[in-house]
Amino acid sequence: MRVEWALRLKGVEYEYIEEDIFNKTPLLLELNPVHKKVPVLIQGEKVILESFIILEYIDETWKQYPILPQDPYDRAMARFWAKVGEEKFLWDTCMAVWTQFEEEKEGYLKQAIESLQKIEEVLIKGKSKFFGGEKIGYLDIALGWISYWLPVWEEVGSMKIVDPILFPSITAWMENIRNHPVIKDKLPPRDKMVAYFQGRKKEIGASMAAARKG
Ligand SMILES: N[C@@H](CCC(=O)N[C@@H](CS)C(=O)NCC(=O)O)C(=O)O
Repeated sequence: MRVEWALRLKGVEYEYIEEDIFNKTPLLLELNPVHKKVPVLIQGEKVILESFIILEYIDETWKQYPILPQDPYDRAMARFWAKVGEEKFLWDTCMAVWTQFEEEKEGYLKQAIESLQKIEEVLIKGKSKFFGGEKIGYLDIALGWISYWLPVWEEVGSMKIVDPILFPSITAWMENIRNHPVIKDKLPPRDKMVAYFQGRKKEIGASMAAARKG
């Protein structure tokens, strides 16, 4: 989704090829032999991997509608918070959904809420509609999952992270992201997502518990 959002923001034409991640095509395994994951951007002979790296490549290749900030310090900060979102906040959130142990879940939720408080502060300091200012930028794309995927995970995990009273700025931002013309009609159907993640929770939760028993 990140890659599609960026290409659409820049008005770059592309072809989308759906990949079944439970039955990967030989093409995916050939193009991304290291991680065997989507997204993969193919431009002529070039193959670009990893969503954040693809976003940077897109921004440097198609100059219209820049998504990374122009100022070097602002760029560094956007990359820093994207990494926090991915490596800390996303991780804690997923673990809270998956774990079958209530005490562990509480620990992950506490950490997730602490990270989100920091992310909320960034938004408050910026005093604008998006992390990227009045327009969607790199950090909005990187954290975009919070606007639509996270509420699904909250439902599947019977938990609440984005309390609108605690996180008024993030709550407003989520609405802005979901209603953005480039994003609005590129969101997967919610009911299918709930069913999919309920299945994943069962599988992953059980294998995590089994690994613990070892
Ligand atoms: N760090 C990678 C993560 C990509 C990723 O996890 N992709 C998932 C789908 S959203 C995938 O291909 N999963 C297949 C698998 O885990 O085998 C990125 O940002 O591009």
